Amino acid sequence: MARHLITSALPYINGIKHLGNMVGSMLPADVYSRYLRQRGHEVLYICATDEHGTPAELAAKEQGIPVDEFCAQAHDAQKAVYDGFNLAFDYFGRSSSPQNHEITQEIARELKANGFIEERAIRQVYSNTDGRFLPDRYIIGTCPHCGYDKARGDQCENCTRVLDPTDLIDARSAISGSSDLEIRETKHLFLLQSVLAGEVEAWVDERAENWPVLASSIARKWLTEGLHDRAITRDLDWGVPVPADTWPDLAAEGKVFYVWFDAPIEYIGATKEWADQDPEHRDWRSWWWESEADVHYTQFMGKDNVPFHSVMFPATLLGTRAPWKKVDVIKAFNWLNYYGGKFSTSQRRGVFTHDALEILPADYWRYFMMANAPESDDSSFTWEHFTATVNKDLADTLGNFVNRVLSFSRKRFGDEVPEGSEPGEAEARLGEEIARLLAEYEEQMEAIQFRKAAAALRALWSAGNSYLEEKAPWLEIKTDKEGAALTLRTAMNLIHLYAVVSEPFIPASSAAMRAAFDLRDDTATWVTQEEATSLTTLTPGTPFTVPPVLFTKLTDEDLETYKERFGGEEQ
Ligand code: B3M
Ligand code: ZN
Repeated sequence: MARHLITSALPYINGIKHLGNMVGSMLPADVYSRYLRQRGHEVLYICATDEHGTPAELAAKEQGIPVDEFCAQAHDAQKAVYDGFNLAFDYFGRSSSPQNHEITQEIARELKANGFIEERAIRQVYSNTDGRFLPDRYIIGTCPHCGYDKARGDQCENCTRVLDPTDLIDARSAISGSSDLEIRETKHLFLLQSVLAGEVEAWVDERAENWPVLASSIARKWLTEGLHDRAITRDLDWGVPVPADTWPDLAAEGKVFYVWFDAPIEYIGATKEWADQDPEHRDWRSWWWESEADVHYTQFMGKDNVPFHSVMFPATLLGTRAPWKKVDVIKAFNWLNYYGGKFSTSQRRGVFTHDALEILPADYWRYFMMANAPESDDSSFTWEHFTATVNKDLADTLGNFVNRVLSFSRKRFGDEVPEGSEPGEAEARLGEEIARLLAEYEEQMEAIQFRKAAAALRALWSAGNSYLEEKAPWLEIKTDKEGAALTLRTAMNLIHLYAVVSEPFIPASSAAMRAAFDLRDDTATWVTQEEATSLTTLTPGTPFTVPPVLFTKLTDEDLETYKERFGGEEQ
């Protein structure tokens, strides 16, 4: 028994996410959390929407509603989709919460007290018409490289060149369109990462040894390039305000913290939101205070988020000199592509999470994505691969096994698990194979290797099929009724085992399998090696029902419909 803190990268508030986003953050964190809970650990899985920053302000503007209203609506819309995917967060918070404001300010004050935050004057674009400083991406103009006339001050969307606002020709404000701009001097807070660099490096050296290689290599590369001081404030209305007691001038100018400063702090903030909601929840600091409890902390994220989590957030926490819990393992993911090209939110290319749920139940997606998780490399989504996987692994190997065994047994022996003869040599062989595969599955789950874990799970399902083909109870029953009963009882024990061990990947289907034996509440009990070997947990006489078909096979027609709707050409 251990205490496991689990967080997944916070989905940005702006828009419903695509599958590529979910496969590298929330979904694997959910699978891992479910597994650990089943193994009897105490788990706290925390996530939230990341709500501050320019894109939220711009999206609200586009919809013509206040930004807080926009975020509240968008949060609920995202939460509904994650519920649909059966993501069992312990809490799904909001980075705009009062709790996050409070903790972000507390951490900033501590950093200042320890000499790691400094005020510096910088030169920035000011719009006289709008009466405010403009963040780089609020300035638009003509790209000096390609002539695109709506290039943003940080980057040209057309030629992807990184820009400085002063590079733009005919620069104007994205808010008002006014070109009455000037350069003014203004003060911002800087986090002195250069001073913390040595400490961060030592911390990474000690900790990253245990990280899967993708995360540790990115962290090391980032450190080699050197840690520079970073501006951690912005001129925006929407964000965590710079606290007036500590920086009165900046607060008076309405500066807020940069979104990447407060977003990771929301892991802590959301834990406090969770605790504040329910007096039963133990003191939230026991999850976050290194001195108080032995917590093992795992973070899940796409590879682009690794620098912030492996270097910058640890630097922030180290600089407070308080015993904040820092991550033990970072599990990072490569990209899931769509027909070899990128999933893209702005170009609406690929499959979005709400559309996915509209066409098929969550388990189809959960299984496919995790079985093909972009762990060691980028992986690619195609409808051909998706439909083939669903048909073969889910419908044929698992679903068909469950239905065939239960319907046949009911037909011949009624609606209780039959007894039959004593287990023989075939059952002994099967038991050994199942126990071996279960151990392999557990080992891969502990190692957070989802593809390999899914392969072991698939092998467990296949072993049942091979056993059934070998024993062929539909023939056996003609000559040896007791033998056929034994075969079916053993197969039903496999179904029970599948119900338990498949739960992290396909929770709804697992619940349906459990319900067949009226065993709704035993997910917390994992299968022991002895049970896997003997396959006799379900005793003769246990009543059962035949569940509806677990997975519908997808037809060529379905495949064509999906390709038509979502587009499916190689790029
Ligand atoms: N919201 C991910 C993104 O939008 C970012 C993660 C924050 S984790 C603290 O790309
Ligand atoms: Zn350009």
